[in-house]
Amino acid sequence: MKSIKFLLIVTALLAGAVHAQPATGGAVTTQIATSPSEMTEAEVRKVDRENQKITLKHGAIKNLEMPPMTMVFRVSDTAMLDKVQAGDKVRFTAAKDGGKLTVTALVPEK
Ligand SMILES: [Cu+2]
Repeated sequence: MKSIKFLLIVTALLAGAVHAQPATGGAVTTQIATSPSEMTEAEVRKVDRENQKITLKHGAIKNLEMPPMTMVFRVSDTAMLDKVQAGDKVRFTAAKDGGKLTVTALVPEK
């Protein structure tokens, strides 16, 4: 089941649907899943740089089969947190990384 979804992501990647965001550090590989159609809308509730965490009031997350809720995520790259603050509307992707829910891409809504 998960592998099929991964295959879809890879297919989207091969189709050129991925935003090539020049990012610092190791964020490049984790942003492979950043197909716009897979992104989830959310509102930032809290930014916790010290602990590399963000609280999001998010819509349904398809790839995690998660209903809308407010919850805390890890972020794969602390630099993501520099772009947002509490109250901001964002779109994001998340994945389970070592059992922890981790934001792999975060885009502020303009
Ligand atoms: Cu959730």
